[in-house]
Amino acid sequence: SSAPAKKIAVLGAPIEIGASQMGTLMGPDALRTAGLLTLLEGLGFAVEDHGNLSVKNVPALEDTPPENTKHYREIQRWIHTISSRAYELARTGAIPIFLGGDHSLSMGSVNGVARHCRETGRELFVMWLDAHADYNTPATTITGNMHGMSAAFLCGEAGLDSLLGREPRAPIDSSRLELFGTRSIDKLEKDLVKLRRISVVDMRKIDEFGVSVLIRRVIDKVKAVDGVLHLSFDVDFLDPEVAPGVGTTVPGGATYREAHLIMELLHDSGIVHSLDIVELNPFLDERGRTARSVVELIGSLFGQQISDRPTPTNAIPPEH
Ligand code: EXY
Ligand code: MN
Ligand code: MN
Ligand code: MN
Repeated sequence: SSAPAKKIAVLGAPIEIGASQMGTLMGPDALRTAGLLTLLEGLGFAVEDHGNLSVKNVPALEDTPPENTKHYREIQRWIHTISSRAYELARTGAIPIFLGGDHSLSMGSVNGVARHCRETGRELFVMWLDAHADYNTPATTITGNMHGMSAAFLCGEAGLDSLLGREPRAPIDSSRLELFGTRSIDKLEKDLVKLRRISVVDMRKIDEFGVSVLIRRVIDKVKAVDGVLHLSFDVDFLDPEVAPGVGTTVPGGATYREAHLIMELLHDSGIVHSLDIVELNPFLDERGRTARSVVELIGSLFGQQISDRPTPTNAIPPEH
């Protein structure tokens, strides 16, 4: 008999008000339409789809919203709800995959996963695959968009202290955050990233050294302390030529193969225990091609081999 199938728990978080461009609320369903669940089942996982969260019936909290935080009230309802669901899912032993939704959702997903890691005593690292650092606070932001503040919040930066309501906060040490693929940081945001000595692998470093060397450094760092990695994958990490279906495109992003190689190396490492897929905006996509590319990348993260890609003419069509 074979070992029981490893479990994956999929949860949609259709949140869009953390961004300025509407449409990411369609992300979870676009990823399902692009075949995410059948792909993961085909790779041998037991996949449970927990559907899409809604905060329609979640009451608002009573604190005073901080300045420069657009839609704070509603995002607060999302974040504490997502965090408590993430904590529960991580506790089941499944690999949770959070489908966004804009990147503010990670304030909840990573906090929930971090709560679980705190209990198991395993050190949590967070890899932020993103064109942006998302390291603004209410004091540094120039847009007030809360998807630009998620990494800072997770590292315990001040300014959003009541965002989680009564949900326990489990900050990660800034030495455990790995920014990867960066090419757009605001000025004050950059000062803060430098002050905290956060590891930044920007696109220039990727061009110069290649993703393989740079990703291995992250993997070695995590393995050295028997830690686990949460991968927060912002679709704008990819070059806009590869992934046009996102509201915050920045030229000079990762190529198709660079992105797949990252996923393949992470798969082989076995350190990824949870995942966010954020910022996919199906309203801006071209006939679903960004959604399909992202699903392919998730496939590589869960064991799909590049050499197993079909060539259409290899298959004899079934007789009718
Ligand atoms: N740094 C800008 C801001 O704070 O508004 C842009 C942030 C974009 C955030 C996204 C999706 O990664
Ligand atoms: Mn982001
Ligand atoms: Mn981004
Ligand atoms: Mn390049």
